[in-house]
Amino acid sequence: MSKSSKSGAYQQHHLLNRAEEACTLLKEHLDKDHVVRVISHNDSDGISAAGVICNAISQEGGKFHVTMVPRLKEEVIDRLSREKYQLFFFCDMGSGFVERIGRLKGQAIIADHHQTMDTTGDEEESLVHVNPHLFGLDGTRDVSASGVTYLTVKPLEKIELSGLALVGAFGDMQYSDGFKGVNQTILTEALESGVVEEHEDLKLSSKSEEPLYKSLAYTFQPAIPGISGDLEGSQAFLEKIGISYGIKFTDLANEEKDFLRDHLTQLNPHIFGQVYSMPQEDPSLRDLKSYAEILDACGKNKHYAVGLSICLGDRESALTQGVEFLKKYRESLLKGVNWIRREGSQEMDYVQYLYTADKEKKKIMGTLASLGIDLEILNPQKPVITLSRMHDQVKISGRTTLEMTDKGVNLGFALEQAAKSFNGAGGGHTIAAGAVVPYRELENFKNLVNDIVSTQIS
Ligand SMILES: [Mn+2]
Repeated sequence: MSKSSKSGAYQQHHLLNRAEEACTLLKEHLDKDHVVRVISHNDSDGISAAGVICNAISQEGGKFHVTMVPRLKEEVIDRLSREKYQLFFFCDMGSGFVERIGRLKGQAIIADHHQTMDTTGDEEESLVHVNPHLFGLDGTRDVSASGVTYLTVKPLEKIELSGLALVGAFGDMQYSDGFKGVNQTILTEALESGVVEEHEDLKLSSKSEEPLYKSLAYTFQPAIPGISGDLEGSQAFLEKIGISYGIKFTDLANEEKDFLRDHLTQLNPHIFGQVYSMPQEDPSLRDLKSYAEILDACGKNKHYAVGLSICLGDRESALTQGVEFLKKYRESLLKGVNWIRREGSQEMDYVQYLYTADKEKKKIMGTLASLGIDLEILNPQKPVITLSRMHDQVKISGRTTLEMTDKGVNLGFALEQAAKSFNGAGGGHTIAAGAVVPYRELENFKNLVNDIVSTQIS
């Protein structure tokens, strides 16, 4: 079968075989009552992945000890190398450290989906490495860490965890007008078993919890120009089309829902489409994308344990806290969007800058750059570069559009080159990138990025 076979069925088969090997190893340790040492990433996908493996372990009567980290650094592995666990389980990370992980005191399973050059460990006995890239599959779009982790427990018949496996895919933004590859395979099974349902609907946030005008203003993905992040704009829109803004979306009559849909799709056609839900779930987690947003908010507030508790079934205090974190996060996005609308950006000929030293804003600058473009507040023809001052350094995020990358813009390259010229470091993708430079070089850096982008376009 060719590598280009549309569904990648052949490659998926190999990935599944590897995941089964991981499952066999997991089962051996569970049978011996070993506590499984789980290390996962602290974002939405990482928390979902930890949720998948920890649920599976406890359903099998086993025990686990979890730590969530922002990045797998040398220090983290140094710390783990002193631990005497018999089995380490890495989620959403580890593929870049196969050799080091292979030297830990216990055996190890790596369930990652990040690109890796490292194919060692395939033949090592102490370790099973599960990663779609090892089999020619795309880990950026086709499967998340929660999906890969789900594959490693699938032989234990854990179909009820298939919903959580897709939550991580939403968290890593792998959904756009549908799922592909392994995600699609998992979705098909989830739908067949009834764990997940799909229907066409408006993709609004907090549909059943907030009054309609808030629900609309809190919808950032897809972004609705003039409405997302703008409570007054949202109210004015609803008044204009004659729908009462204080009512919840779920309480609207069907004709009103249709009417609202007709008007919203004129502003952004992507606002209507397939939505996926777990019918058995609590209303605030029922929609897979909302579930991912709550976990993301837990991660951003550094309360990973709250996120994991939600995944493990706490529908009382953990869920209440998670919903509260999401509210806080949305409030700060709302403030940030208003700030861009009020202040605008500092425009140069080819790029534009947003600068802040504010503690709250610094956490969301990358997201604000994207929203500024999506909401048509900022000029989409100029990449948005955010500058967040951290003591004597500046943290930089750049965002642009597909239209601009088609014209030649490569932000990863531009930020890397410019940062290197001033004793900083940077890199990333063509459409989104980051860097750090010394504060005293900021003006020089800004000019150089502008110059580099100008040569990229011409
Ligand atoms: Mn991930």
